[in-house]
Amino acid sequence: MFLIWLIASLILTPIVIIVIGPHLPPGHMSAEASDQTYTANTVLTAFMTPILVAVVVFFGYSLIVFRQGNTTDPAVDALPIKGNRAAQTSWIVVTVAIVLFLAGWGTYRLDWADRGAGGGQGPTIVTAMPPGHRLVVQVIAQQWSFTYRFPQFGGVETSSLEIPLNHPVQFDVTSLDVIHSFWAYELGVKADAVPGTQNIAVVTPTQAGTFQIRCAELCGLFHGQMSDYGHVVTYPQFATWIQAQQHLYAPIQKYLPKYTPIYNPQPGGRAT
Ligand SMILES: [Cu+2]
Repeated sequence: MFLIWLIASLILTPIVIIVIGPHLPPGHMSAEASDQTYTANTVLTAFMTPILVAVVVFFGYSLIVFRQGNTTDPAVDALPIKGNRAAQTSWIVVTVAIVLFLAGWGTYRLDWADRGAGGGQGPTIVTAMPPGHRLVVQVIAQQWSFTYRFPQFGGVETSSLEIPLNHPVQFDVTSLDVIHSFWAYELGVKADAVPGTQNIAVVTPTQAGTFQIRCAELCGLFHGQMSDYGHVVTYPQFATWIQAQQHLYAPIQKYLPKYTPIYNPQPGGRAT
């Protein structure tokens, strides 16, 4: 059993890393998403492979070798195994080693090799993105839609989202009512939208195209409808789009509250 497991693991683990790894979610639409695909999900799946192989080999081996065969006798259990020192020790040592290594790996990736999008845990984030010029997009969640406010473009608020390719983007995520979660799946971003709180996530899109936006926190009756598509476009296309949005929403701009990092929810309106 051990030999079958060892050989199967040695063959399958590299296949999983090389063949399946690049296709794992969230994909490659941003630098941060690629990093999650390779250094988190591929590593975890690679570790999982020998464990899965062990379960399958044990199951298959038992099915074939311990088969009772054609008999009319009632099935008889084998003697229970008790106090197998080697099995107990190796189980504890191997599982503890795997868990501790992955905890260490996760901490290292987060704190020293920090390439995360920032999980939206607050206004200060862990990221390797240089502090230079970022496009700030305020994501405002409410039951049951997201709107987007651009403080660098006169505070215009849009109902759709376009962001420029190869340009650092900073999502400032907040909510007007209950807790939502801004999940831009292919960008590798998921940040909680909490009223009275500014949660930041950053991303550099590396591929043009469409990405999904979903609310990832049960937020009421139409939570399931709280989804949308965003677009990564070239910078000139973005410039044209944002200009058109400013023009489109100019008549209602005066009714919007002043741009602030958070808005205090008020019944019947959005007071700052
Ligand atoms: Cu929601």
